[in-house]
Amino acid sequence: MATYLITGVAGFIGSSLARAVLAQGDKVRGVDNFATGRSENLDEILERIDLRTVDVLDLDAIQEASKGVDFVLHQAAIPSVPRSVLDPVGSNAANVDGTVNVLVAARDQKVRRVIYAASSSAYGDTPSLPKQEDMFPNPISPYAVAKLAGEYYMSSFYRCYGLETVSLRYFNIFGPRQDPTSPYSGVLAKFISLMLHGEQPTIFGDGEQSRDFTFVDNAVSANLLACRAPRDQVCGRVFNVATGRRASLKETFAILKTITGFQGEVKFGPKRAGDVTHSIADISRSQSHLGYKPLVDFKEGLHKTVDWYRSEMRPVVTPPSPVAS
Ligand code: UD2
Repeated sequence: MATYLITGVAGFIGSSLARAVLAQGDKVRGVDNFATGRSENLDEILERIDLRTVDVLDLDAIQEASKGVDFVLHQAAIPSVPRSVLDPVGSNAANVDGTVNVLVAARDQKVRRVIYAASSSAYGDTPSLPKQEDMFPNPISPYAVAKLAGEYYMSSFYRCYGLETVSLRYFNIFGPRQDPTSPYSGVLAKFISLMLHGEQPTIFGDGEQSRDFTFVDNAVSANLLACRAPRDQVCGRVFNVATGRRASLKETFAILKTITGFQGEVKFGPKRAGDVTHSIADISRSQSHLGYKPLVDFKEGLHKTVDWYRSEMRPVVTPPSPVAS
């Protein structure tokens, strides 16, 4: 039985990873500072995991949490491009300093392998599509720079200390439990939640921008594969985690109208600073080296996600107590 340390375990990706690790019969230790993570995301598995309220910026606590750990799945981060544009110092601290701390602790505690949640934002507005790992990175926002710096730290720890590391460039991961309530929430969580409540969403820009939206189960499977893939094929390297298809925001809104039954129209607002225009991955390296394949496509993922948000909205109805006759 292996022990997995999941940083950011109370986030929607971290909590999905925790469920998958438990399901394969392994042990989960999780850390979260609960800045954006929510303990409700762990509700029914809380008893089965070793959960610690720890910030990745606290090196001593991360050292302690890394003791006896086989694999680290490093998800803790402050996401969001616009948030980093407003607060580059905070983005850098959590995403870069936090990652260095996780790596130092993993090195010192002799962890077998560290898997890192890197970001497709590292590519920026590359002129050619799809985006391949060998392309020269061109990060636009502070968030993208910080996530890319994390990748470089990952490969440097492999090269300098022999710590096994794998970076997974996530392409717009979405799914159940993604928080829709923050102004920095991912677009699908926001749109689905608004549309289910009959409220009008806003597209920033002309809506022609496109994303390789990737259902969370695909990211979970990539992490588990990355832990076991042969060292010489994956360590110190970067892999796209995506579906290899894309949809524009206008197309996405139209699909969501059908799934949610929303009757209204979308509003348009100004394009966001730091926004990438088009994003679609080449997943051939992940397929050949990790054995990755997308398990759930975009539309199926949207259906599953909408179903989940719907089930969260439904009030709990207590059955009436039987009337004595
Ligand atoms: C970036 C990364 C993604 C992940 C994420 C973490 C890219 C291509 N992707 O996602 O992999 O690391 O950061 O935060 O860099 N939008 C609207 N209306 C809204 C909200 C968003 O139109 O209410 C637009 C937004 O301007 C963008 C698209 O929707 O064009 C996606 O935005 P997002 O915040 O969901 O994710 P994105 O692409 O910045």
